[in-house]
Amino acid sequence: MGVLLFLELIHSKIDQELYLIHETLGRKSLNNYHDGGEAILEAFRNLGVDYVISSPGSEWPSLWEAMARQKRDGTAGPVYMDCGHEILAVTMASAYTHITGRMQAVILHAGAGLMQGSMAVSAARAMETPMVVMSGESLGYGETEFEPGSQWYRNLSIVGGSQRLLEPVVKWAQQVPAPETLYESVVRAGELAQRNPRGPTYLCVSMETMTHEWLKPDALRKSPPSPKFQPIPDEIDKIAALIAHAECPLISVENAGPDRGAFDALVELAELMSIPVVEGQGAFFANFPKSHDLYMGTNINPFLEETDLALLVESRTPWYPPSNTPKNAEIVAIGINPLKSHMVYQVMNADHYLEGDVAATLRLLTEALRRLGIDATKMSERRARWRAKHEEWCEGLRAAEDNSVDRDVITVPLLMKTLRDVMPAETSYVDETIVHSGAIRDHAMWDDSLSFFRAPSGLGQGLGYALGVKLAMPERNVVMTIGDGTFMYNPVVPAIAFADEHELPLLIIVANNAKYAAMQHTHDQFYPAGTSITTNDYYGVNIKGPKYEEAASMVGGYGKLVRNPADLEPALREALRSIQAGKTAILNVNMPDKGAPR
Ligand SMILES: Cc1ncc(C[n+]2csc(CCOP(=O)(O)OP(=O)(O)O)c2C)c(N)n1
Ligand SMILES: [Mg+2]
Repeated sequence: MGVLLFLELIHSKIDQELYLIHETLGRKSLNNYHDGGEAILEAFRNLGVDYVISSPGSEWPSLWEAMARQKRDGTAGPVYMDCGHEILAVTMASAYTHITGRMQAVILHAGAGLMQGSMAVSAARAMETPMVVMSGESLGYGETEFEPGSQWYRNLSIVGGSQRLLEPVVKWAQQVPAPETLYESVVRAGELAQRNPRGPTYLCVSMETMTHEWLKPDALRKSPPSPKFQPIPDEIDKIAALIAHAECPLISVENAGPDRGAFDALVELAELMSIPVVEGQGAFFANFPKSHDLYMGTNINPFLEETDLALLVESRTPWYPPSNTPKNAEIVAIGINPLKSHMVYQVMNADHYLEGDVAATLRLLTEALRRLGIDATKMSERRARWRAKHEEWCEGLRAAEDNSVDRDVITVPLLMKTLRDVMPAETSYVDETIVHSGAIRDHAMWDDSLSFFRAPSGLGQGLGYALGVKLAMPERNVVMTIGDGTFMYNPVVPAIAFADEHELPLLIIVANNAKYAAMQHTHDQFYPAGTSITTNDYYGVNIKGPKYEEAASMVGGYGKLVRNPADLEPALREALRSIQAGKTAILNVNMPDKGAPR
């Protein structure tokens, strides 16, 4: 007994000594002793990340510790934000990056978070958005000294590793095997994401690695910005000569915005050579000022026959069907990465490629054309012709808007005209409607590159994307137009809760036609004399729908059902007051008009 007591005392003494030694070591190297969470945060800092946007999971305490230390010590570094849905986290990061040009970090939970966020990650890839996405895993499942929590054993393992889940939708997916390689792996994932073709990269890190000691090297470099590149002078001169000699050049642009440099450079080139500009029907961004007399709308078909030179500027899908190419034209694809490896099929039929930074390439072309000399008379005649065509296009829109005023239903032209009357000029629109989308794109007026956004398919990304736009430009009003069906596909509650918590109010307009009209349209197109159309018995079409507007009351915002055209303007004014007071507003607008799907 006495011996046991003695041994216990000795053990306790040793424990105390060890504790003291550890403490001393800890104190001695306080600036140098951290774990993997610090390595990840330090990598984010050195990558210039502004926001770590999280849909949290139990693998992240080491990063949270590092965030708490960052705050306690007043260290400069990214702001951390939680949100309640992976799609929100990814789309917010995506929108923020499109506007600021700066890559962000998204941290998700294990395999479940990846699966939930993967639609938005895939869209980020389609939009060529650099982004670092991370999630965690357990290696020991409770069999080692490290206790991850039994949920990792029961529910959270992914056979073959979590990276398998995202591999098809990211440009690079990897597991980080060791604490020693963690920091550089995160930096590398960030640098890879920003290289051409830009896109999301993914890292899976075990909690064992994240909680393991990480010795911060004394000097860590800041990651340099991804270099820009541009075509060589010979290539520029060749294309400039083609433009100079073309009788009927045409520009088709899809995604030059929201980069202001590219937007302005495109205007300059188009003006110099009086080239009409057609925007792609699936453009993600605003690419050209719509009041400009060279803006021709989104229908390229009337131009295909006559054009002898088509300049495709960041244009992925300039015509449809894909082989409906201009038959008498030379085709030049201009862009940072014109051939999209994430697309299964893409017919550019390009005779020439000018690959590199769009703004730089367009400016080089403009300079080369100036050197070649401009035939001012020819250019002003050409401009006059296109001005008349632009006026025709404007007239069509005006007529639709004028007609909309006397109708007893709310249509897109009325909605967009009223929005224009009510909203301040500095307003950005994010669209996630379906059958109304073509008309919304036509009637939304913009003259700057930050006015219009539309993420690619799948439904459910609009609210997150709109929050990201607001996060990047809090001074702007952000209006989200969204279908009734699509509203239900969005993580509405976490989105408006996030908007409220972070004072990023949105003005949400639900274009309510009480159906998935796109489905009906397709059904009718396939079976124009079918049983559904003749008996009015549709499947996959009708939506009863809740009182969408009442969701605003969850955060004390303004919500209103708008049935009649006369009520639209007052409701919009009230909604504007609501967002100006920091509160999200939702208008549930009856729009039975089927619209014209594109
Ligand atoms: C995640 C996801 N699920 C399903 C679809 C298929 N889909 C495309 S349009 C649409 C209907 C959307 O309804 P709504 O927003 O009311 O627009 P409307 O068709 O009435 O214009 C659906 C279900 C999709 N694009 N994405
Ligand atoms: Mg609908």
